This record gives sequence, structure tokens and C-alpha cells, in this order.
Amino acid sequence: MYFCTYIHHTMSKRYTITAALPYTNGPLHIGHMAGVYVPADIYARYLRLKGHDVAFICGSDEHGVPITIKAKNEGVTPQDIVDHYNANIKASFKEFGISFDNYSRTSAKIHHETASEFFTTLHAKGEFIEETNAQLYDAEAGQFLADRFVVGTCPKCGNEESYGDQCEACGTSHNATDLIKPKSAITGATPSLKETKHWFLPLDKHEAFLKKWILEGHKSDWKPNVYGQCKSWIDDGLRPRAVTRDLDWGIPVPVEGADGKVLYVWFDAPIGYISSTKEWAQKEGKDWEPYWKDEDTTLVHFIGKDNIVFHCIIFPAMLRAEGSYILPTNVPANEFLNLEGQKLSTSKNWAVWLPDYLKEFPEKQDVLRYVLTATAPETKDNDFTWKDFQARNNNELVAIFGNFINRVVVLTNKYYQGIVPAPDEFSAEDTAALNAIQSYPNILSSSIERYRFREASQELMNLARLGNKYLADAEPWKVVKTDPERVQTIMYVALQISAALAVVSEPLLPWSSQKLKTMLNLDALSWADIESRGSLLKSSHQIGEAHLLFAKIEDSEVEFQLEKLAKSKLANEIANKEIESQKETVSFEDFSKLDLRVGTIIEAKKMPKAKKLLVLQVDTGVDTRTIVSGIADSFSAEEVIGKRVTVLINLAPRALRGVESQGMILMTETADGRLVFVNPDAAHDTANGLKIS
Ligand code: B3M
Ligand code: ZN
Repeated sequence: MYFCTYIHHTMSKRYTITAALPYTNGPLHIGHMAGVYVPADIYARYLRLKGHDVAFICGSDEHGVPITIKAKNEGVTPQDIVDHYNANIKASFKEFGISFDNYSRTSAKIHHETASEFFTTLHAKGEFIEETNAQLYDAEAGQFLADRFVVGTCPKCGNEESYGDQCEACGTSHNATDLIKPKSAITGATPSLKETKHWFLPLDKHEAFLKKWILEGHKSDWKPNVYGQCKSWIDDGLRPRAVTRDLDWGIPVPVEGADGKVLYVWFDAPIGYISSTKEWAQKEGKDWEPYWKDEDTTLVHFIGKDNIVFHCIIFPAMLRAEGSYILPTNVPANEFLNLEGQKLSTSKNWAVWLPDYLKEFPEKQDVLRYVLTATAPETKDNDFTWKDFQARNNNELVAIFGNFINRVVVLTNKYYQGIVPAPDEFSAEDTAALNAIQSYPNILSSSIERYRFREASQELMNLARLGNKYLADAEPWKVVKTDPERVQTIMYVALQISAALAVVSEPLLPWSSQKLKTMLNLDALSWADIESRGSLLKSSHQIGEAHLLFAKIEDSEVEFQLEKLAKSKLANEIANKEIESQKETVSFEDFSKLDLRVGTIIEAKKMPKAKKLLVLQVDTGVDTRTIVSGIADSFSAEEVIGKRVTVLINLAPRALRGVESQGMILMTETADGRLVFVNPDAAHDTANGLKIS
């Protein structure tokens, strides 16, 4: 038995780690990174360091309505859109250091084949219901309206902007015909109903299984936000879901009588994980099947919270219906990241785009990784602010981690020409520090294995903090004058802490870990080396020169970013400002009926009990008459006396609060919204148009 336990602890395990396939209709932003790719990458890197067999899988999600809509808007083909953004996204991932073993795309041949085959298998097994029924149809566009082609009120939460397949406000997934007051996103028309045939996956048939598997089996190990959403779904009762669509962009439905129909994007996209794994295995000369079919494989899906139902209910139902696949062990979905207190939004350009970040903060991938992890929206939505970004960089990465390393490397070079000294006797503080080093891998493992990356980032910083404090307390730069022997021991211990940091920081800060290893002239060490080895850097080992690991971020850099956001905000405000539409055309004859004169206000008083009205006596040149004007919000009676104004004198008289008004004063609005007279003597800068007051 002893033998078995031993094997169990040291044996390398197989992991298939997937990260949500990004829609290929825009660049990546910090929300994607914080929610999915940074945690997934930390997890994959950690498992590799532990010596496990890892397939870290992703790719571009190139089907679906958002891509078609974007192509339409830009007057290009969907293929143009996905080609452009696939290249853009792939390059960003690479430059940022997301260590996918394979990044594929769902337009790849291998994916079309895999998804078609999957559908055909389920079809042959009788796992679908084939049904012709009424679906939403936009006669003007000549198109059925599914998914993002239709917007309406969510039947569950009342959100008026729910999509046909999913409400982003409450996370529910529904059928387009469930929407209340649906409207076409293409033409704005209210859709009609038209009969069409589709293939449905009867989720109700899998309900009992899903209940047992999730509600009983994963109550304690799945995150409460994930478990809670699944429970609410299952408690509501599962219904058949159409997995085909009447569209021309996607994977053709591979059965008879399905002309003009494609697979629903959420049917084909998760299969993309499988095809990407196949593509990888082919390149590596491996067998893909154990990664998806061996019960000993741990399958983990990293996703954002809006993808929970697809990964926890629908895809598992598909996998089980197929019969030969394993199901996910965990689906650690994150909540959303906000930016400076507001929801991230592509259309409002309220985002920090990854390509911009990489350009504007060169070689600072780890800073963003660290900040996004330290503030990760793991249990609730969280906020990214540039001030916090700067503070975490300057006060943690630079002041603690970087400072400690810099002192150690500089002093080792200064005192010992970069050669690790031999220690003398260890003091209680030395022993405490050396013991702590050995305990850190376990502390970090425990956080990472429970998907608590935020906690892991703080524990990592704690190890750096420990090093920083150890050195500050030991003060080798002072002791060196009186007790150089003691300094050898101090530097030896400090170097061990540095080496431990180089290794355990790899999952979270891979770029800095590499720099640090180079500085310490350290070979790749595994996680276990730290736990088991007495010393990571042996005395007489030669280290390299000091280079700064992190650099301060200046106020001006933060201000630049905040200004960019302020510009987006302004642009949105302008775009959202409602412009009154033009009124009906007026003939010249009608216009020339207006008798406009220049007049002077000779008397003014407030209309009693009317907040907005002034009663004016106006000398029009032809007579002096009473005009009631609604300008008291902007002008006092006193200040208008003597003003020269433009008056419409042949307007039919009208009684206002019992006073007969015999004309109208023309007003206009300045660019900043102030009301001003149309004054014949003064030129006004930009005005929006005449106001009738
Ligand atoms: N493309 C949705 C998203 O980006 C979708 C994920 C697919 S994972 C199979 O939110
Ligand atoms: Zn809703």
C-alpha cells in the first residue's frame, strides 16, 4: 500500500485546460484577460511546473451572429473579419505570454470535420428532436432572426435588451420566440413568424443526470457563482434547445434536408476545444483521445460568467449524448471586470485594449498580469483603475519584489564578485526564513489548485515581503564593516529566497521569473525542488549582473490613460446627444408671411406665480406691445430691459395666464447650452437653431 500512495503523489497527471474561444470580431481587452486568460495561463503554467502532462487549448470562435453583423456594418465579408481579428488576437496572446499549447480557429478544416462528425453521431443515435415550427422572421431582411439578430425583453428578468439566445443581464439562455416584444436587430422591424425545420437537443432528457452530476456531485468543489447559476437553471426545468440556425455563416448542418442551415455557434464552438486538441496532437505526434476520453484526465474550462450555462449544461449534455467523452472536473468561471467604475464596453470604447497596452507599456506584461490577478473578479464583479495599477506596480512590484532582488544581486556582486558565499552558522531568523521558503510552494499550490489566483498573488508577494524584511532587519550593508563572516550567511539566505521567488513566480509573472533566473544564472527548477532541496543556489555558484525587474510607473503615464478614457466618454456623450429631427418643409411663401422686426425691450416684470414667464413691453418700431416670454429661467426682468431683440410681430395673439401675448421674441442656444437673444447687433458663436420663447 505504501508503494501505491507514493506513486499516487508523484505521478504526473493528464490535464486538458481550455480557455473560452474569443469571438473573432474585435481585439482583446483587459476584461477578457482578467476573466479567462490570465487565470487559465497561471493554472496551466503551474501544472507544467509540477511536472504534469498539460494540453492548454484555445482558438478563435469564428462563427456566430456578432461576426456577421460586424461584417455587414463594415461592408466586408465575415471571412475578412475573422481573418483580421484571428491574426490580431493570436498576436496579442503571444506577445502577452499566454502559453497555449495550441491556438486554432473554428473555420479550420479539422474543426468543420470534427463538429460535423459530432452532429452526425448524435443524429444517428437519435439524440435530436427534429421539428418544424414557427420562428421569428424579418421579411424586410429576408432572414430568420435568431441569437443577436433579435433583441427583446427577457422573459425572466425584464431586461429590455436581451438577445434571442441569451440575456446578458441575468445570464439566462432562452429561445428567440420566448422574447417579449422582439425587434429585428437588422431592420428594427417587429418580426413575423415563419415555419422552419430545426434540430433540437432535448436538454430535458438529460435533466436527471445533470441534477445528480452538478447539484449533488459538485456542490462543494465548484465555485458558488457557478453552482448557483446551474442550480437556478436546473430548478427552472430544462427544455429542448435548437442547435441549428437558418443562416449562411457557419458549419452546414450535415444531414439531408438541411439546406441553408448551419450549426448554432454554441453547438460548434465548444467542439472547437476538441478540434484544437486534435490539431495540437497531430503536430506533436500524440494521440488526442486520452485528453478527452480517459477518465483519469482532468478537464477544466476557464470562462467568463456569461458562458456558464453553455459549459456546465449544454456542452456536457452534448458530450454525454455522444457517449465517449469525459465531463469537466471544474468550470471556474469569473465574474466581470469593470473599468474606472463602469462596465467595459466595446461599442463605447470603454476598455483597455490589449494591443494598445502592449504598445504603450512595452515589456510590462507582468505588471498587467499581476494587477489583473490581484484584483481578479473571482467572486464578484471588480474594478480596474489606473491609479490602482500604478500603486500596485510602484508599491508592490517595484518597492517590495524588485527592491529585494536588486539589493541581493547588487550586494552579491559587490561583496563576492557574484559568487554565492558559504554560510556560517544559521541564526533563528535565518532558519525561520529558510523554513518559510520550503513552505511557500504548498501555500501557493493550495491557492492555485482551488482557483484562488488572487490569494496566490498575495502569497507570492508575501514571500518577496519576507525577503525584503529579512534583508532590512539583517542590514548586511552595516554588518559588513564589523562582521563580514556573518554577512556571508545573510547573503546566502537572501539568495535562497531570491531563487525560490524565481521559481514560484513563474506561473504568475513568467517574464520576470525568466529575467530573475537569468540574473541568478539559475537552471529551470521545478516546484518540487524548492520543497525538497536544502539549498537552491549552492555556495560558489556564480550569478549574473543586476538588472531592474520592475520600473516605476509615472503619474504622466496614468494621466495619459485617463485622458484617453475621458475622450471616449466625451465621444459617447456627443454620439448619444439626441438631435431633434427636422420638421416638415416650409414653402418660401409660408416663410415670407413671417413679419420679423428688430425691437427693444423697454419694460419687463415677472409674471406672478409663473416661474418661467416674463411680461415684456417691446417697442417694435410700429408700436409698443405686450409679449409674454418663457425666459425667466435664464434672465431676470432687470437684465433684459434695454435689450435689442428680434420679434415676430404677426403671430396670432395668445393668452398666457390671462395676459395677451402679441408676438414672439426669437432666441437661440449657444454651443454650451446657454439661451441667448437673436440680437441684431451682436454676432453669436455657434448656435444650434432658433428657439421660440
Ligand atoms: N465565443 C463567447 C464569448 O467570447 C464565446 C466563447 C466560446 S467558448 C466555446 O464570450
Ligand atoms: Zn434576463
